[in-house]
Amino acid sequence: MTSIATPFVSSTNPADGDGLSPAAFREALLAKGAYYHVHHPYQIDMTEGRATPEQIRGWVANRFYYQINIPQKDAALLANCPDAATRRRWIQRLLDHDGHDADGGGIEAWLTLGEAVGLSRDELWSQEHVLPGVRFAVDAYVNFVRRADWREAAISSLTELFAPVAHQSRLDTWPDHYPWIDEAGYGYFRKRLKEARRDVEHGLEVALAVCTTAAAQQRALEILQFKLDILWSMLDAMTLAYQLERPPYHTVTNQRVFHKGL
Ligand code: AHQ
Repeated sequence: MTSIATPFVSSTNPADGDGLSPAAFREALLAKGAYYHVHHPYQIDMTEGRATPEQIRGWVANRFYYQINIPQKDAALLANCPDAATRRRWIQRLLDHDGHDADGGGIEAWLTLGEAVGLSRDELWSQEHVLPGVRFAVDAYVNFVRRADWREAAISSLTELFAPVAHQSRLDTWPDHYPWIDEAGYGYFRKRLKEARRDVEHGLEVALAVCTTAAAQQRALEILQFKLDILWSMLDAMTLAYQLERPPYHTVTNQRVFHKGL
């Protein structure tokens, strides 16, 4: 069995030297929070009440594509992970989204959010609102996890270190700003507050155990920045389409042009 203590970046370069202490490396990971998408103008507009119903619906419909890909991303990590104890813990993420026993799951909760903002379940599943930039960013995440060492894939989920703040900010601000949204839609954000905190504990354990050299720690920070870029660029695509009114092919047609994925 591969031990997670084996650094995925073995360095024989003397210039590498020892890495940061676990506490200092943890701080370095947390410092990446400065680039989290809560700081994106689209996200700020939503929490400060400036989003139109169409911009909220656009966000919900595009984030649905991210949500339905998370279980497949986690299944890809499981497929690459030889360690049964890790798999037993990690599989909970997949169940949290797909549902199990009495828990309808995160995808079901997101469909409820869709209905709460005026999007039907069929409309979300149709992917007719999914913007090319969102699709490419999400697919880049899933494809990275499919081909990466499972420990690097685990590190890429650590953007969730910063997610509870995002979920709480929506719960704190949307009800007052958007009274037209049915409160039943907020169940997803509440659900993730607890689940995200549990998930990042495991992700951090992996990162701190495996990244013991300067090279491995630098690689981990690069991976985290890659995932931060994914989240940021999703909102960039939504900005173009729903704030700047430049949806895909807008100079060619006023119809929505989309495909359902290959
Ligand atoms: O709802 C989110 C979620 O289930 C996940 C899984 C996790 C991962 O494995 O990469 N990341 C993630 C995120 C969720 N919500 C996003 C948000 O802002 O609502 C944040 C996102 C993340 O921080 O990566």
